[in-house]
Amino acid sequence: APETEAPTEVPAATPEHTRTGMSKASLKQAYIDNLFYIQGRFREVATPHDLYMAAAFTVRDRMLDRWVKSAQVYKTSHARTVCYLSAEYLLGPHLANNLVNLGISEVARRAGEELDLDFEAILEEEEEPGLGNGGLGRLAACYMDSLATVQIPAIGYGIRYEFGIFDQDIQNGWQVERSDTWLRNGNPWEIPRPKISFPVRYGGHTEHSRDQAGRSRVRWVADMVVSGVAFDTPVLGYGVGNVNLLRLWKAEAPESFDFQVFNVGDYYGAVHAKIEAETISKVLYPNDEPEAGKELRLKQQYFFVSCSIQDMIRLHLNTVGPLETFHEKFVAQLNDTHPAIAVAELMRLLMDDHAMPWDAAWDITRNTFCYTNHTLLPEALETWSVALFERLLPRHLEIIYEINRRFLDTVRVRYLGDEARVARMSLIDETGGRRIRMAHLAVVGSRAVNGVAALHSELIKTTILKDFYEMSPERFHNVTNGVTPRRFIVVSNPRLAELITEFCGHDRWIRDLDCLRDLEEHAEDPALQARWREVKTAAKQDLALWLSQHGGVVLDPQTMMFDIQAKRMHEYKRQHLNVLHIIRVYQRLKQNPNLGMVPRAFIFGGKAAPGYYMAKLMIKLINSVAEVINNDPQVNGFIRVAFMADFNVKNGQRLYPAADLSEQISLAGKEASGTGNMKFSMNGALTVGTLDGANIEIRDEVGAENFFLFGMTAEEVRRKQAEGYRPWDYYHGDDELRSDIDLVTSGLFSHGDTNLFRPLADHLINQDPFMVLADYRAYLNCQDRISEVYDRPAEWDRMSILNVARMGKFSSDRSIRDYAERIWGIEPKPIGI
Ligand code: Z57
Repeated sequence: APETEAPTEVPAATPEHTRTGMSKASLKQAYIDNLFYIQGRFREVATPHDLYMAAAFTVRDRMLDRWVKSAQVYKTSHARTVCYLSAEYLLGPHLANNLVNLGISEVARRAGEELDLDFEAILEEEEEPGLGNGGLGRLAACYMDSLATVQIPAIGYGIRYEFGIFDQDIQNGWQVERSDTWLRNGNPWEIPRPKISFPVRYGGHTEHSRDQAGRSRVRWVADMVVSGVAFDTPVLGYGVGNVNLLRLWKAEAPESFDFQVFNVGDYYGAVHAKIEAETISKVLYPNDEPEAGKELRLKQQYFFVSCSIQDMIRLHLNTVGPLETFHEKFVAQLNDTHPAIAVAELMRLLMDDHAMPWDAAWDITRNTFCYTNHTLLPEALETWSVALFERLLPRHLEIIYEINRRFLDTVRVRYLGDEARVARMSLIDETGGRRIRMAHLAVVGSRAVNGVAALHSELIKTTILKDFYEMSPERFHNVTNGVTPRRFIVVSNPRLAELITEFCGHDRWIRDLDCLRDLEEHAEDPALQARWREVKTAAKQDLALWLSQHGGVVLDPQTMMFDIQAKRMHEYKRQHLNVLHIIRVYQRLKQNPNLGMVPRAFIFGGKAAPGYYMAKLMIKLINSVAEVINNDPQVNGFIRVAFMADFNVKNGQRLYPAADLSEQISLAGKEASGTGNMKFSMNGALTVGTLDGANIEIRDEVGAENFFLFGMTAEEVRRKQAEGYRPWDYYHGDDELRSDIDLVTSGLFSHGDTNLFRPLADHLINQDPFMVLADYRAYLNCQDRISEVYDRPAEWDRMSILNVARMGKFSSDRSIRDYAERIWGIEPKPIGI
């Protein structure tokens, strides 16, 4: 296996080697070499893409010797390793991030200048790998960055989707999806490993027998096999020699795929089977929260899990030896239930392929896995029909039944006669059609379970996993999410990074975000405040320019507060509450054109799942309100509305630095954590938010006086729901609310069509599952307070500085250290440069 080979000796000659040298001269030489020998171009005929590829290879070369060295140290020291199993990695562009982590951004920029290259244009050229939907996938990417930075040996396992999250266009105000062809021009960051490949089987039946020693053995005779091929991407830590491995699997027809064996004489059938195999890693399912429940999705999950577990077993046999110590070498973190089938797969491999008895196999399995839950929304909890499972994974169904039988026996012994509890805890939901509860499989098969923010981890214990918590409370943990300050400050907001560096020590804070505290004592210093404001205004100018060139909205960065909500479109996130506020301000301005208000730019970004009708209608509503407001000269000096199309990592990096106000307005108890909230706050935005997810902890850290809180608590929400919530009463009890909702259906925003937004308004008035109407008044009052404070710049700037100064906790480095110490029991394995 390549990652276990010795590093190639690099001759230490002068001038510096073109593949490793970090000086300006060697970077220039390397760039020209790569352009010539990899792209086959000279400067005069090179396309922008050639120029980008040459830069990418120049940077990649400089990561490779650290990578090989890391692999060697990890191997020879038998380092305990975490395997992060995730169906999604929302990586974002690599080039700028790798330059930062290598510590050569500046020298590379100067080298580029001397070669007369447009550095920014080269960065723009990169097609980002969007192999995830939203928070969950981006968290996996932040964790890969932090694992390397805090020097924990790690492998990220996932799927190399040929098409990632769709590109979003806005046409006539509606979302239109375009397929994401990110691999079209090649991917310089991945290294294919055709020899690291595993068979993955589906369907067929099982045969039970006994071996010579009388032990029962099972043979699974499948009727379909595909081959998973590894594609490796190096993940470099910041300022360290550690480079970890992101290994993504691509599905192919097996090489031995044999027309004779599978399809006698059936040429077209054979070609069809090949296409079928390759379909498995073709496309990412574009749903963020609710599960689609499609057969291909289950095939994808099992595909990458099976490849990954087989790979871990191979690595263990190659390095340590007997599988009895598998759980001492590896810990596997399940990123939500998407990889939960791993519990049954490891059992199957240990028992059926390696002849291990049940109890020994179960002991290893239980000590290998840990499970992170990311949602409380019942509709997002994954279940699979037993019938589908039986058809696709008959052996795994048997194993799950046996896990369940043994587990429920322990429940019965513990809670004599409580059959209702047994039914609730079963891995099989017997109400309606029989379904497998993946969260229960994940909990029963894991050593530790965690939520992603303090509130969320508490709510898990009293709601969806209550019975499991009561039975084994010691297995429940909290690890509050974090985000990487490398990408979300250093790469995306270089001006702010430079200013922070003056106060927090050169690069010290980038490794240890708690050092931002050094800003605190200067929060009231007018000199710092002035520079702080300059940095923010410059970022707003950048964004305003970009938006004017992409979509045509003109915003004034000097006078306007930039009020931004950027996240997946979902009713629980309540983008429509934000819209109701905009409509209220619009109506006020129309009634009183001389209203001396703080000008605001309301900016949105976010994709809707293609099948989520209400979310798509919210996008249409935002764009329709934007059209009216932006074209109304009576108000458009005071308010403007912009919808940034195609919110992804790259576009997010344009938004976070430019925000004055961050909208985190989900109904309390619905947003497990949120991570955008952290990215905004780290860039000096103040938050208007509910007591939900990590908002609570952000407020605790930055101080209640530096956070704009509104709305019901999760407990109040629960009580109101129990009493029977009647949105109708709010609609009729509040004239302004009624007039705002009525304006939505008046036809004003829909060229006279009074039906277009009717479903949205009716749903609010009659159901309102996320209690928009109940929080409306509190939200408006809070927004008025916000405008008042924004009018007092010294106060606002002070709050903004304190927000940044107190964000240390929300570095994903802290999250990863929490996992390493409290859950995984893994020590850093430092590798120097
Ligand atoms: C997803 O992005 C999240 C949860 C899910 O169950 C699925 Br499926 C996708 C998000 C949560 O909604 C966020 O609150 C959280 O911050 C993020 O996962 C990372 O934990």
